[in-house]
Amino acid sequence: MLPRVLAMVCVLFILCVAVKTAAGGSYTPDFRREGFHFQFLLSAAAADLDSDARDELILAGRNYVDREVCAEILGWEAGSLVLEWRSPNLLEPESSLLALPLHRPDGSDLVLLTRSRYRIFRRLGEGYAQIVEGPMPFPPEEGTNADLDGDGTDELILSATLRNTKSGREKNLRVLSFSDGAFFPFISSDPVGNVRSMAAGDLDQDGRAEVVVELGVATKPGEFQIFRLAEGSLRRLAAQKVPLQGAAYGLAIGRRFSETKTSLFAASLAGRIVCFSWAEKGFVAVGPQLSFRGSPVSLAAGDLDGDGREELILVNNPATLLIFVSKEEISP
Ligand SMILES: [Ca+2]
Ligand SMILES: [Ca+2]
Ligand SMILES: [Ca+2]
Repeated sequence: MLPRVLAMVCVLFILCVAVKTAAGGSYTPDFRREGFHFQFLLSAAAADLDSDARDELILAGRNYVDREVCAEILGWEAGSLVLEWRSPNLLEPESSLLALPLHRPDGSDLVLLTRSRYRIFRRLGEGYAQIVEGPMPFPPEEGTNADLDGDGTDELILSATLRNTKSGREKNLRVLSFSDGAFFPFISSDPVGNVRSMAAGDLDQDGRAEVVVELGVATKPGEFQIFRLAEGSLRRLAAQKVPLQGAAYGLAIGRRFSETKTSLFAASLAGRIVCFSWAEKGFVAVGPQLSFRGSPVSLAAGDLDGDGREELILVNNPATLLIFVSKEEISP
């Protein structure tokens, strides 16, 4: 009899721990939307472009019917996404489009990169206006933005293909710096491999951002590599196997719940989003995993409703958007 009672006590204890872990803060998919202007969503990003203390959602996508490639800015209003602005059609031959925020000391702009041109748009009055345009020094592939040198203005961190290999593309990282109203090439890394996604943010809270890339062959599980600007070059700090099944096509650096420190979020082909905390020995998975149906294209973190907690925004192939809302109560 005693062993049975002990077993029941054990089961109850495990159940209590499981419930407590789940209640201790998890993201659950709270919002799902299809039916965009685009038949294929290329990327999602979030930034406060109009300085109202709420991040706007920035989507880039393709509309095959109207032969368009453009970006949209959407705001979160009363539980749904409202279109605030759509960019001009930026379709080019072999077209792609990167839509990234550019944070400056006095606000944030939107940067749109095609293979051949960069354009910066700024919130002016009720809309957004192009304030700068120039030639791209190379056709960019993956991209992200962050302040690598701690001067208050973001750099753009982009990947570009050096050569095609049997196992994929050999790419490197190239940093564009914004100064005197134009982007100029700042530094380039050594070849890193087949970059599939990247994110940047200040993981160690020293005021300068780190860059995380996910590298891999085909759709197989990949590797994280972490870079930092040091002595005029992008220095690789660490490399580790990603403990996820399938490629992690979506990476984002953001805040869990109302924490001030930042974490890495990775969305993998296995339909999982995992949060990683940055420690001396590398990334350590923390908290419960989130599951979703679909294949990820892009992941972003941002506070769309202005409550101080960041939501996770996942784009799934071809054009589905999922938003996960942080449920943990803000401690007083
Ligand atoms: Ca805003
Ligand atoms: Ca900077
Ligand atoms: Ca929020």
